Amino acid sequence: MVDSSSERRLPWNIRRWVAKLLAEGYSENAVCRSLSKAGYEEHSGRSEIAELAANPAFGAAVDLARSRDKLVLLMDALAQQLRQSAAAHAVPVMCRPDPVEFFDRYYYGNRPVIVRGLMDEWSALGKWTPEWLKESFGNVAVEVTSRRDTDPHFEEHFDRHRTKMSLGDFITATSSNSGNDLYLVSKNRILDQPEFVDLLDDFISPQGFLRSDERNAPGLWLGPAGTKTPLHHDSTNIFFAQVFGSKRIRLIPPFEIGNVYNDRSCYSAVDIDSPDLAKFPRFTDVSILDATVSPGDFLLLPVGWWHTVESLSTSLSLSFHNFAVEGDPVVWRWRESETKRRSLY
Ligand SMILES: O=C(O)CCC(=O)C(=O)O
Repeated sequence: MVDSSSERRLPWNIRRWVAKLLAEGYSENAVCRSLSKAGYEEHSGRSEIAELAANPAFGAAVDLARSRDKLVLLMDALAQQLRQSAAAHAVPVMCRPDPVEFFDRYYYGNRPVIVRGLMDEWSALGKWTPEWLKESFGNVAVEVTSRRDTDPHFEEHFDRHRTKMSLGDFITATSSNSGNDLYLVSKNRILDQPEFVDLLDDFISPQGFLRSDERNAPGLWLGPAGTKTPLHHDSTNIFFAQVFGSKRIRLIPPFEIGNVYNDRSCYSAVDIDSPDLAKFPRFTDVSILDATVSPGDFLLLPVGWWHTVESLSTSLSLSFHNFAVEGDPVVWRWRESETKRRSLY
């Protein structure tokens, strides 16, 4: 026989939902109305709420929600302010800027910018075509990502999509098929392979922008038209160099974080190109800045900015992190704060 008091008790996930709504400031009546709509008895909701009110853990949750609210409202105010600006839709372009201006205005200002004229001495520009790579390194085995079309969360499931093939086979396959299924991405780390060491001589760190004393190989992205990196943020600043072909990059400021439905890790649940606004109404007014990068362009992807990248043609890009700043380039350690408990002692 089932105990009648446990029969009346709301399921655990619903109790958690009730606690969350109340901590977020919804009224007791509003919560009870939602419970009734979801098919639960009002008196079960009322007794759950009475129990919560006497629980010190719930009091702590209310305090935490209040301080989080203050941050969220600041983010919202900044988001609204940018929406009022003419700079809300486009990424500015600079030609051979003074590094001081680049850092002061954009890097430290946390604003994206396209910078031209920094690859003038790169032999990679013009030389690194898919045909040349195939001719020079066709027999070298590389890791790529494959079967991406079978998995909506292919980025998070990177390990499941790692595949070895020769660079020649990869280039043959991607020359005849456009789309997102097969893509050699930064995490495949091909420039760390000794076979590609000579490629490191085909580009140089632009003086004053990137550290030249380090030979940390940048990430390399090589794929056909139609590759799509979904909406995500990174935890560092990135200097993204377009070497071959072109890409469309759509950016959303970091202070829109409450409106992009960051449901997991660094990813958004929203398809930026065809957002389901009934499901994601807060996405309606977000500022989206559009940019197209072509060979010779660097794009500063500032830390925390949401972005999505689509190849408009066969494309090859490099991503650098080694900015020429005093001290270590900043890292947004959100992963650590998720997994590590801060010690009180
Ligand atoms: O080029 C791409 O497909 C993605 C680049 C990107 O999102 C990044 O470097 O963070």
